[in-house]
Amino acid sequence: MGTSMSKFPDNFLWGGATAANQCEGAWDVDGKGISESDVVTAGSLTKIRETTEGIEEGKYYPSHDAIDFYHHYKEDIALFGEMGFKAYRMSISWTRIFPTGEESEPNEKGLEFYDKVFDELHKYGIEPVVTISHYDDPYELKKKYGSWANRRYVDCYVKYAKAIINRYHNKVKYWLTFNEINSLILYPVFTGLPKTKENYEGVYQSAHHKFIASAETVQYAHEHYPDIKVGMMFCALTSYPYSCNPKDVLGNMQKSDEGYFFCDTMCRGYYSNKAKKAMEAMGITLEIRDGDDEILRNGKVDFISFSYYSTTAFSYDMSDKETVGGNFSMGGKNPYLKTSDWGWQIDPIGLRITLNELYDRYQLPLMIVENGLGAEDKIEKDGSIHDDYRIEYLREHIKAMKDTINIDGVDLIGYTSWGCIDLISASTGEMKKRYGFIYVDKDNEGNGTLKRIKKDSFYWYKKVIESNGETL
Ligand code: BGP
Repeated sequence: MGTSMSKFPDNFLWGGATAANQCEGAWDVDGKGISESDVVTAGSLTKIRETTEGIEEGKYYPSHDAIDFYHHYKEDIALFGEMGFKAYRMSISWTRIFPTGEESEPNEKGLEFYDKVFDELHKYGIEPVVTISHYDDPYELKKKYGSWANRRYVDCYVKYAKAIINRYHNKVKYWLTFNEINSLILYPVFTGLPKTKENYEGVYQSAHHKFIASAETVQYAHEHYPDIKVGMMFCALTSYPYSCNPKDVLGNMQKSDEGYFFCDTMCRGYYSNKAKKAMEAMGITLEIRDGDDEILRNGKVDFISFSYYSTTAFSYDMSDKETVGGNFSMGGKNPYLKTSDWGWQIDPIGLRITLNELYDRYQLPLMIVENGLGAEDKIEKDGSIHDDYRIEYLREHIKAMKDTINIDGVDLIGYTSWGCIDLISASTGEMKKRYGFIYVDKDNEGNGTLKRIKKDSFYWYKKVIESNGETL
């Protein structure tokens, strides 16, 4: 419970979040191997990003240079420090450490880079929150083994996770095993693919392997470094029944269960009856090895972290309903909500609902590790950037968090807003879809000076942190 009616906990982890493939650049520097994200071209809201076979001459791959955090980390972290960040969520690029995923020894140059980043963060009293895999698995593994449905991935991941935990256990206390682990299932669910073995077998087998990889990592960390906390990371796609028609309510519950399947397994350490029945109905028999059940039981996560951007509504009959998307979700448009320029519905109360649902289900500490507004920014003649729309979005979500802590008693331990510095958009590959408090001078085609400029939201967020959420 919060200590007083209007306060965030004293040690609340205020900060921002990024991912290696969207900000680091330096894609082939110091021995780094090719990541899956390095073969994805730029797109837009109307043009889907293309995934190529290897790197093709003449194509533009935004991850290759991104905002060059690799060479600007000191300057960027100094700005995070100036805002007063208590935490910085970032990811380690797997292919900096194991370029193809299959080496037996880690790449020292890659390890050194993150040592420098963590040291710099600690200089400003910023706690790193590290995602082990954030959409950039080694491309070589994909070429050779296809997907996580192949068990080989588990061994490679666990070797990598152990290497970085061994190296950084003194510098990193909070670890997240996979970014948005439920993204695995979102494509078939939201494109409405029939529930057949053919469509879902690979998804469930991959999920099983990721659960095992995560649980082995948790167990290893707990056994060797008791101070470390390992969390899961989940893409919260809260959805409301479109109406009070029981068919909408039941259908919406079933849709939500697809996502909760991941939390259920990782927080409870076993498959729910519901999940087993769903697989059985499709005729899916998972390849489960002897000992896997025990690994799951012994590798339950310590906390839940999640991304939250928007909500949708579900109707059993969508034929006459307008639909909207947003961060993997697809569903009915909610007439009570506004949408962002990229069509994502804005719903601060939905954040409170989501936090309550998660806390009631699992009774574990929660951390919001992504939230924010992707919007185009304009630089004024005097160099200032008035992003009041972003401030408004964040303010309303922070107010909802405050109510969740103080009125509902939810154990929320941190908030790292997404893209605290402008970076490459994951869904579209654009630069102009900006989330940051810090502007980066770069355009969709890769041109720009990379100069960093503070937006109005920079000064606003600094005050929010300084006042521990009192000055909004
Ligand atoms: C999440 C990803 C992030 C991030 C965010 C915003 O799905 O974990 O990597 O990019 O969404 O999405 P976008 O960049 O598409 O606006």
